[in-house]
Amino acid sequence: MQDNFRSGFIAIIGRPNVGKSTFMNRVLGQKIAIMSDKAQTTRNKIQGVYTKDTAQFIFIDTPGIHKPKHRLGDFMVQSSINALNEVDLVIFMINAKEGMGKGDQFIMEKLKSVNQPIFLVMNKIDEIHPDELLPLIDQYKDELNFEEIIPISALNGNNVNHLMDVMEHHLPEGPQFYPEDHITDHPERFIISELIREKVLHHTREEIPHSIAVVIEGIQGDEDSGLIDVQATIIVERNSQKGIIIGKQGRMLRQIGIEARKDIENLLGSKVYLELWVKVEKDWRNRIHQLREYGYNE
Ligand code: GDP
Ligand code: MG
Ligand code: K
Repeated sequence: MQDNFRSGFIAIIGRPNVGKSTFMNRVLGQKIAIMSDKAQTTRNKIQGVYTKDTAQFIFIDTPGIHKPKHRLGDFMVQSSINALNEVDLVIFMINAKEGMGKGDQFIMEKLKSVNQPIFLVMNKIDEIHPDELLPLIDQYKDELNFEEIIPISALNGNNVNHLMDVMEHHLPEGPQFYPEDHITDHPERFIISELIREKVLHHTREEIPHSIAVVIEGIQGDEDSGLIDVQATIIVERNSQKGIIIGKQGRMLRQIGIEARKDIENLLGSKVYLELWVKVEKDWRNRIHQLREYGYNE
C-alpha cells in the first residue's frame, strides 16, 4: 500500500433497471451477477469492494429509496436517505434512454437533504444519439446540485474507467479497510458469511456473542454439475464457544449447516455443498473492531 492511499464508501442509488448491477459487475469484473435484490433480505449492505494499488472503493447497497406505497414506507425511505449522509460519495444512476420520470424526480427530491457529494451517472448512453445528451444533462442539472455528471455505458464499458478515476479523486485519504481479495473476487462472499453467522446466532442465543465472525475460505463452482462448493470457518474467541457451536456429536454444527445451505442456495440459485469449520482465535474481536465501525457488521 502506498502513501496517499484513498478509500471510501460509495452508495449507488437509482430506479430499478437503470443498470446498477451491470455497473457493479463491470467494476468488479464478475461473471456471477450480484444478487442485490435478494441481498436486501439480509442486513448486509456491502455490494462489492474494488481495490487497486492507489485506492479502495467500497460500494454500498441502499435499498428502499423509491416512492413508498404506504405511509409506513416513508420511514424506510427516510432511514435510507439518512444512511447516505454517512458515505463518502453518492452515485445517482439514471437511464439516459428513458430520461427523467417520476421515479427520478422522487429520488432527487429526497437527495436534497443529503450533504455528501452526489454524482449523476447517466447510464445506457449506447442507446442514445450524442445530440440527446446535452439537453438531458441540462434537465437534471436544474433539479439538483451535482458534484459531477458522467455519462457511461455500463454494458459496453464506455467511460466507466473515467468515472472510476473521478470517484477516486473524491475519496478521502484512508486505509485499505478490506484485504484485496475480500469480496472483490466474489461479491456474494460477504452475504454468505452473514447468512451463516445469522444461523449460528439463532441457534446459540446469548451463549455466543455477536462478535463471532465467519470467514469464507473458498467458493468453487462446477459448471458441469452446477454445484457450488463453499468452505467457511466460524471464528470464536474461546474453546467453550467452539464446543457449543459444534454441539453433541456435531449435531449443532450440522443443523447450522443445513439451514445456512438452504439460504445460500436461494441466494445463488444453485445447489450448494457447504463445508463448515469452527476455529478459536483469541484477539479476533480487536481486529474486526475497526471494520465494524465502518459497517462491516451491523
Ligand atoms: P438495476 O436494476 O439497476 O440493477 O439494473 P440491471 O443492471 O439489472 O440492468 C437492467 C437492464 O439494463 C439489463 O437488461 C441490462 O443488461 C441493461 N443495461 C444495463 N446497463 C446498460 C447499458 O449501459 N446499456 C444498455 N443498452 N443496457 C444496459
Ligand atoms: Mg440490480
Ligand atoms: K451486517
